[in-house]
Amino acid sequence: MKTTAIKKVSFYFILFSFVFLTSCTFNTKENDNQNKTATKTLKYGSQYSGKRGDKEMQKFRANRFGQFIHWGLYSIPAGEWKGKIYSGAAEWLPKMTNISRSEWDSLIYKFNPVKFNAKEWAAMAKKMGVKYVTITTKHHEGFCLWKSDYTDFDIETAPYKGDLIKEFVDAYTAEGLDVYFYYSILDWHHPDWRYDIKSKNDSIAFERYYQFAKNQLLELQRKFPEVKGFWFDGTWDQSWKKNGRYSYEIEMALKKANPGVIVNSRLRADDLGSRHFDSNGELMGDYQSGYERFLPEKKDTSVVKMDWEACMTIPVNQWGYHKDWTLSHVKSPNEIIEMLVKTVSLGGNFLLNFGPKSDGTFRDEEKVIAHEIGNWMDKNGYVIYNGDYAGLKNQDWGYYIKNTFNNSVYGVIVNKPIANQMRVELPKNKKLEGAVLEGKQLPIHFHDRLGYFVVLPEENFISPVVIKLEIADKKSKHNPEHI
Ligand code: JFZ
Repeated sequence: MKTTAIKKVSFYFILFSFVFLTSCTFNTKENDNQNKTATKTLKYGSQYSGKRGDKEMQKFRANRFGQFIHWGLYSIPAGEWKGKIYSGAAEWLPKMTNISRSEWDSLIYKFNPVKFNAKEWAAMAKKMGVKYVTITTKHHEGFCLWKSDYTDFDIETAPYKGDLIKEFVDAYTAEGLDVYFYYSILDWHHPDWRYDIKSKNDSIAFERYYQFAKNQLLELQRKFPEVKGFWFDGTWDQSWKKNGRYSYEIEMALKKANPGVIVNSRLRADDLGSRHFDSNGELMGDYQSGYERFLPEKKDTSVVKMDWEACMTIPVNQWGYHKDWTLSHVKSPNEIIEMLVKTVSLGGNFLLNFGPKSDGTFRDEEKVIAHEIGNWMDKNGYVIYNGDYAGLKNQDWGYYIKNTFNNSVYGVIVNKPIANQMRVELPKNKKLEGAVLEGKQLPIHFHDRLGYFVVLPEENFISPVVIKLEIADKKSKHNPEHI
């Protein structure tokens, strides 16, 4: 009996020790790994941690809603080549067909946007309610929309007589909108561009390309001192990824010329080829720009720790002008407004794309969308600008947004409950003192287990509706629990 008991005890002891030790080993391993990753010495990694606090970055953050513009030679074929329509992104047409480089490049002689009126563009953007704009100065095709001293493949070679980017910058700046430049590192035109570095010659050529890009970027900054930042793209190839030095030096050079300049994470790769985030998990550049045509999940609050911006197309995947928008779903103004609201509720910026036609005008669908979003923004824009994550428990009716300027909290209803009640759950030390729709207090019911229910008007909502929530600390006199 005794020996069996001892055997039993020792069996459990050994089993326990085994489980304990293995778990310790795993833990230690995990910790080791964490420590290792946390201490990787990187020359070209992140430059700081957390969010930038300077006034330029605060402005970027407060802006929240921007217009993206993709304009280039691709607006001429507009998705059609030799009688065939290609459903892919219009600016990628040369890669979807067997067009030779010289054939594509000769489109430059047809680029003549005689109807381009920068002031009208800026007025449309202003009316839509954006606070900033990001325009392609050079997309993957390599065509430069400004007069560049470093290439002839620019607007000066085209029949267009104006100074396009200058007219653009002046008009948007005059409307009080911040201007950002998109710049593609990937360049299908430049002879020194390399996808990978496989030989000494590749490396010499690519070094030349890198100098060319850096010169152009400093030129853009010099010629357009109003520019607030750069939106880099085309940085996914081995040539760029394998050489963290390039993206690091470009960020440094731009910041040396203008310390407040804002650079997106898509520019960057570190010493080990890690993109956006360095090998220690720290964000590179000033904001995360990986949300391209999708948004974080509603519950994914990991994004609120950083600055980030999502960019969005109106059709499924068209950035440049494509003549046929019947080929994919086209988002409605309400779908776009909902995305904008969701983005702001998670502390991000929303960049909505427009692809102007080669004559310099916008397609009617885009004009209508801009107009309708503008009508919503006229009335509700105050919830977007300076909007941020509110930290309240998610509800099915929509999104909470906290205004960082006046500390108000708003609920934006995008799915109106059939029962016409808007549930609000607050932390234990808070109470809901009022819920205001267009200046009118709505009735509030309190349920000790479920929280507050704001009674919504019976009528249908035809676009997202903003309700101001008056939240106070529990100790305040007025007690809404008896309403
Ligand atoms: C790029 C470009 O190729 C495209 O033409 C457009 O300019 C867009 C804004 O950026 O496309 C991307 C970039 C990144 C991803 C996908 C497409 N990505 O990170 O998944």
